[in-house]
Amino acid sequence: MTTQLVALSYSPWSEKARWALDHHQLTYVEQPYVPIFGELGLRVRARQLGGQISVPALLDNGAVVVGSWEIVRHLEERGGARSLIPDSGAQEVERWSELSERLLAAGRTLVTHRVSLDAEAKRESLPSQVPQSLAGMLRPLADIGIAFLRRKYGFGTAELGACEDVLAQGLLALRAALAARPEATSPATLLSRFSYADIAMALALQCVSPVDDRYITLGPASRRCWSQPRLLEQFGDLIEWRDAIYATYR
Ligand SMILES: N[C@@H](CCC(=O)N[C@@H](CS)C(=O)NCC(=O)O)C(=O)O
Repeated sequence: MTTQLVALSYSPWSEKARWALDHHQLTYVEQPYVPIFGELGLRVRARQLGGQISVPALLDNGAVVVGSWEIVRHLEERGGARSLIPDSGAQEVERWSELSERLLAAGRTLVTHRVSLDAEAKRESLPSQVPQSLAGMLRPLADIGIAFLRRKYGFGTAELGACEDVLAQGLLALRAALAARPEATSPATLLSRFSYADIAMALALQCVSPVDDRYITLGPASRRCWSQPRLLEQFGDLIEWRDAIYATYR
């Protein structure tokens, strides 16, 4: 049976799994996920009726693997290309993956807030199946989606400043780690060679300044909402690093 990746096209979490699949040169079909409407079907396929469930999810030869880190680990066992989690640095890679998750959780709060204030971004966030002619009329659906995400992932608007701080602290740690690399590889990598640590942190930067459209396509208003101007000003060097990692390894 063909391997399927259930994914949200614009989501950094989904892109982590997609990148790992491509790195291992595995053949798969991407199944677009529609939040809210797609959840019941995903639960049935994953045989998980309770608790939180999200994408990416990988349907692979009878196995259902939910979560970007879990998918990357699953692919290590069946992948053909060079490992993304080298034995010698497995704990370090996991730490970077966890940091990426914390930064993306903070980023989700900031991006959702910006979308909630931007009528055009709300229109862009409607499922692609919604015809353009109805998009204006159905924009309230976007507000329902925003309320759903806030409830599901437990965030509001009170902690916006704290979320920027979480991102800034994490990015300072990334900058320090890259600067401390002894080898002069270009671009620098977090371990002695390219690994999932680089993918995870490259994607954490998606909520500071999104990567080029050829990698993750975003409408102009959504792109605006995924950008955090203050952080971008402070961490432009890391965006350059991320772009170089993409250009070299994606
Ligand atoms: N820890 C999970 C987080 C995944 C996640 O947050 N997914 C979100 C963004 S793509 C999602 O599924 N949103 C739609 C929904 O929850 O319905 C992972 O790494 O895969």
